[in-house]
This record gives sequence, structure tokens and C-alpha cells, in this order.
Amino acid sequence: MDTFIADLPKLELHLHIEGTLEPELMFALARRNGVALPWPDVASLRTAYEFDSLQSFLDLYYQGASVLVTEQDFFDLTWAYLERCVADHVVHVEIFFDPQTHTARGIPFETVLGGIERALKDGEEAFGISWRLIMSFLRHLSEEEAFATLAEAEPHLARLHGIGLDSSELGNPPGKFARVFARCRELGLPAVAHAGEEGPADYIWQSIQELQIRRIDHGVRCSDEPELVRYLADTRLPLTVCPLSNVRLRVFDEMAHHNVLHLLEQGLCVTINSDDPAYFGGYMGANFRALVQGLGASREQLCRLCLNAVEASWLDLADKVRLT
Ligand code: ES4
Ligand code: ZN
Repeated sequence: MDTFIADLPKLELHLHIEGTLEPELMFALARRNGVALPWPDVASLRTAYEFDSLQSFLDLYYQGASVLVTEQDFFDLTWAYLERCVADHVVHVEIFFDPQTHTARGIPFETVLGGIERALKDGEEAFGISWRLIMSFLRHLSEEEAFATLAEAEPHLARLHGIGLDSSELGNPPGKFARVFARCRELGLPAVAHAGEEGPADYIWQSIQELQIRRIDHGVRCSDEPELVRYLADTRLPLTVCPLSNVRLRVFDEMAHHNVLHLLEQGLCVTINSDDPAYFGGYMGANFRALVQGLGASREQLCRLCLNAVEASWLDLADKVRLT
């Protein structure tokens, strides 16, 4: 089964590039940039990877990102992720970056975008991995701050394929950003949003009705509302599900209780993704293996999850056909 999983061509549609920062690289960049970290070494940092909620993770994730300073740092981060993609036979990636995490520290938008984009272009050339780049707004910040970030991004819009919404979900409903997302639609940017990870099914409805999103990131709490599950099955609006993330952040108390295969069998377009793999215990291959170990996923189900990712991706039709 491990060989079968290794050989499956995979697409990753829910990946925060800042969440691929491995402890070793974090310490190397801290040294390179003279940034102080609150942990003495890699081993003690790893012991801090014990989360009881989304917020407990985000606090550490934002602290870790403070070592990313130069264009080369963002290149090195993204390049290391692409090497993991090669190892896991990931052939296409649609990745998030959080500009506000960096611009708030005085890092220019162009430094962040330039480093990530250069690695993605080099990776496409070297490994044949195709890609899309999604700029994500931090929902714990204000609407005004999101509009300011959009203004900074406007000269670079041709380099962005869409927008997302992430960070602390509870208390920050999708509707808070309805006007930002409306403006992005006018600018021709398709949207996705994190919804129904820790937050209620109503946040999923809101992201559909008020943000007009093309995919839901996580969305697993849809199970709380049968009417929503029926809607998602009928429309095939995709869900980018992240199994290891959900268990690490206590959305499900163990993998055996995860609902992703149940949603798959109800006809939803669910896909498998790694979210923040450096923090949650594994990249794409590890997530697929966890489905087999924890849920007894069959080969046929794993294939269907990969085909769903082709359907859910923003690849051109010709490339989708080539992959199926
Ligand atoms: C995130 Cl798991 C998760 N949820 C919401 N926002 C995020 N940013 C990075 N990882
Ligand atoms: Zn996420």
C-alpha cells in the first residue's frame, strides 16, 4: 500500500507556505538573519508542537515566520517544500502565502512574492511541478487592513491566481470580509476561504453566499448540517480537507473519527492536503498513509480523492484531461 500511495500522482490545494518551515531551516534562517527565537534548539522547539486548538498553533506559527526576512529566505522555504513534493509525487500545487504576516514586520510585499514565485518557476522548470499562488488575508485583522494589503498587491495582480482567508476562525466570520472579496471579484480574482474548521457550519454557508468562494478550505464541520452536506454533494463545491492538521488541532480527537471518507461516500468533492506540514506531522504522502492506517481507506477511495483534486484544481481543462 505504501508503494501504491507513493506512486499516486497528487495535487496539493491547501498549503500555507509559511507552514512548511521545518525547525532546522527556522534555526538556520534565525542565525543567518540575527533573529532571536524563544527556544534554545530544534529539540525544544519540537516539544512545543503540542497544540490544543487552532490558536495555540497560530501563535507558534507567526513566531516562527519572523525568521523569514530576505527574498532568498522565501525562495529557500519554497524550494525545500518543492523538494518534498518531488519525494511525494506531487505534480501540481496551489499554495497560500500570508503577506500581512510579513509586511507587518516591515518586509516588502515584493520580497515575499518575489522569493516564492522564483522558487515556483524554477521548480516548474526543474521538476515539472505546475502551480498557482493564492494570497490569503488574515481574518483576525480588520477589513481596513485587508483593503490596505489588496492595494499593495494591485501592481502585482497578474502574478496572483486568487485570494484566500485564513487565521483565527472563531469570532471572525466570513461576512467580515464580504466587501473585500467583492472588490477582488471585480478585479477578476477567484476566491477560497477557510471555513468550518473550528467554526460552525454557518460560516461555510456565509463563505458561499457572502464571499462566493470556489472552494472551501477544511469545511469538515458541514457534517453538522445535513442540508449543507446535500448542497455540497449536489454542487460539487470542493472541500480541501487536511487530515493530519485536523487531528493535531483537535478538530477530531483521533484519525479513526475523521469524517472525510464519509463525506467522500456521500458524493462530495473532498480532497486531501497537508495544510502546515512542518507543524502537523507530515506532507502529502503522510496524509494519505494516515487515511489508510486510521480509517482503512481503500485504493479506490485514494484514487477518487486524487481525481477530486484534479476536478477541484484551477488547472486549465487541457491539463486536467492530461492528468485523468
Ligand atoms: C492555518 Cl490550520 C489553519 N487554519 C487557519 N489558518 C491557518 N493558517 C495557517 N494554518
Ligand atoms: Zn489552512
